[in-house]
Amino acid sequence: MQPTSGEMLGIYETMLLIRTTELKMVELFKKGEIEGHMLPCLGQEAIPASLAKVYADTDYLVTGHRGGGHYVARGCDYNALWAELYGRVDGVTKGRGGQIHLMDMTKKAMTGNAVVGQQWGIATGAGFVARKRGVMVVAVGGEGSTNRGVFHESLNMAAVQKLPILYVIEYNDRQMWNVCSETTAGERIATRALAYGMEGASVDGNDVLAIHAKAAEFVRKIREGSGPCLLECITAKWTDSVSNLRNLPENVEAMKKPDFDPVLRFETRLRIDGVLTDSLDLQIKENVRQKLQGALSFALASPVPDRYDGIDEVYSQPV
Ligand SMILES: Cc1ncc(C[n+]2csc(CCOP(=O)(O)OP(=O)(O)O)c2C)c(N)n1
Ligand SMILES: [Mg+2]
Repeated sequence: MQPTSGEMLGIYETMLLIRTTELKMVELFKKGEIEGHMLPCLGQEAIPASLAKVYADTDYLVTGHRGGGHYVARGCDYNALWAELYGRVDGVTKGRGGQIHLMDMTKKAMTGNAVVGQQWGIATGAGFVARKRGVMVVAVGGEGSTNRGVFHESLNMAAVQKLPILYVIEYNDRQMWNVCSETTAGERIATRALAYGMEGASVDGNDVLAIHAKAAEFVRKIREGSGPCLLECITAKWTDSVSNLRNLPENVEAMKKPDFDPVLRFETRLRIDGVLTDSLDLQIKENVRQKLQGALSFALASPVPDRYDGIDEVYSQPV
C-alpha cells in the first residue's frame, strides 16, 4: 500500500534531516571540530527513511556500521547524537563510542557496530526474543557484510526457526577498498535468500516508494508468520568514511543530480504529485534547520567527560 501524503512528507523530512545532519558532520570533521571514525549514509537516505514508515515502534532495529541514518529515522535521541559526535557526556555512549556506535535502547535501536557482519548474528538472536514478544526485527547491512559466514549461518537459523526478521541489504557496490566484482559472487544478493527457502527481492534503493512497497509487503508476511524475508536495496554511497576518500565511485558527481539523488528524486516526485508545495518545503527545511541548531547548542553545552577508567561500564557489575 502506498504511503499517505502525510507519511510521504514525513519520509521527505526524515531524508532531509539525515542529509543535513551528515553534511554538517562531514563539514565539522573537515574543520577538525569533531573527531573519530564516521561513516555517512549520504546517497542512501531513502532506505532508512522509508523503512521507518514500515516497521513499528515496538520492533527491534539492528544495523551495521553505516547506521546513522537509521538512528535518525527511528527517532532516536537527536541531541544525544550530536553530544556523541562532540565527545560529550550527554552523548549516547557518553562520548566514548562516537558515530560508529550510535544506539538508543529506549527505541530498541542498535544502530552501530564496528565489526562488519556482526549485526546479522545479533539480529538473529533478537529474532528469538521478538518472536516471543510478538514483534519483529529489522536487520540492515551492506552487501560486503553478506560475504561473512555469520550472514549465512544467521539466514539458515532464521529460516529453520521461522524467525520474524526482515533482512535489508544496502547494496552500494563498494566495500572499504573494493568493488563487488572483486569480492562478491553472483549478480544479486537477493538470490541468496532462495538458498534458505525464504523470499527475497531487489528494489531500486534510491526510490522511496519502491522500497516502501516491497518492505511493507514483506513486513506483512513476516507478521503473518512467513518467517524471514530479504530485501536488497540497490543504491550508492557518496563517501566511504570521512577519512577514506580513496574508494569513491568515479561518477559521484552524477549521483548528486535530481534523477539519481534520492532526496532530489523524492522531492520532484512529491511536487509532481501535488503533495509538496513551496511553502510546505520551506517549512520542512526550517524544521530541520531548527532541530540541528538546537542539537548543536545542546551538544556544545554538554560537559567534556572526565578521564575514564578503561573498563568503566564494560561490565554490568563493576569489577
Ligand atoms: C570483521 C571486519 N572486517 C573488516 C572490517 C573493515 N571494514 C570496515 S567497513 C568495510 C566494508 C564493508 O562493506 P559493506 O558491508 O558493503 O558496507 P558499506 O561500507 O559499503 O556500507 C570493511 C571491510 C571491519 N570493520 N570488520
Ligand atoms: Mg557496500
